[in-house]
Amino acid sequence: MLKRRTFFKLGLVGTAIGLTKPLEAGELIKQSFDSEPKRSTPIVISTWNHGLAANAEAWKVLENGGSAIDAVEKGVRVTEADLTNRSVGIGGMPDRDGHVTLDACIMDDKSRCGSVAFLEGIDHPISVARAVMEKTQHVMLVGEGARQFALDQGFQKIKTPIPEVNKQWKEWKKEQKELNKRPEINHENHDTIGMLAMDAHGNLSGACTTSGWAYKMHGRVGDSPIIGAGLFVDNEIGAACATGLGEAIIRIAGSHTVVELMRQGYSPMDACRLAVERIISKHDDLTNLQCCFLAIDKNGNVGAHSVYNGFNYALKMVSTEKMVDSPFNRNW
Ligand code: SD4
Repeated sequence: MLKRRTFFKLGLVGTAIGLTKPLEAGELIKQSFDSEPKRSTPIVISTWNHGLAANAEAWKVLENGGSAIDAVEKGVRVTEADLTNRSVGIGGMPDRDGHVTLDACIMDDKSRCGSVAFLEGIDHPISVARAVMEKTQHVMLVGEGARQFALDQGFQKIKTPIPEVNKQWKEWKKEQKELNKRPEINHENHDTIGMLAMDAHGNLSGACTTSGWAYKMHGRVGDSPIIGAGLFVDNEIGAACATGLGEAIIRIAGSHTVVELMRQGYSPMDACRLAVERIISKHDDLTNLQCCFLAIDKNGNVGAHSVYNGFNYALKMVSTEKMVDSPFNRNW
């Protein structure tokens, strides 16, 4: 059912274009978006505190008139290269068997997309994902196939886990054994970077990259490399990305859901909130179930929402560079 606000908006559009007979709702919604002026001021947003440095790099592309797809790739590469970051790229935490397996995806304004998952020992998974998008007929490559493709494309090998992380993993393993515990996923390390950008032409793109949950089962893949779950871009409507418990985000096709809610007329913030509420409604037990969405619409409005407090995102525009706390449903 159309919301009151949408009717109002549609009414204005109808008047502006001098309609003599009512159009179908779908037609009107499309016209209402088509009639919006294209934003010409670039903007970039990304998840968590590491988003500030990533945004700064993306901004160099955007302020020089570069494309949103170049901006998001360059931006998240900063986080992937950060040796102190324990949940993205080279410094990421391993799975329970000691393997750092990386997931990433990228999507542009033409709905082209590329993804890699369960990729081990290769630098910059986001760029491998872009190469999948641009140089293959496929969308997603995983595991050894993704690794072989990356090597064929000239990507660098990396040795993971890095020594500090390896030490941490060994201690964790010993502790699990001593306590005779089943390995548990560590919910404290969850700082995937998802980035969304709009360039000076009003085009949108997004990128998402992670080492996933620390101490996950070997072979586990989360939402971050899955188009529609960890990231989704529709240049006519907006873009969204996710961070948090990938399994819950996949269950509702989270980022796609947020974009579709924006298509129905919801603001980015309301769309993120409704997606979070959908996740909440599908789980009896919300213990440790943090999920967060970040979104931008075609006019450059941004919004976010998370299940629990604590999620924040970095925002960069011409005159603004700051962290923003996300609204949330529950306190920890
Ligand atoms: C995953 N969504 O692998 C990722 C982890 C994450 O913030 O985003 N943590 O499930």
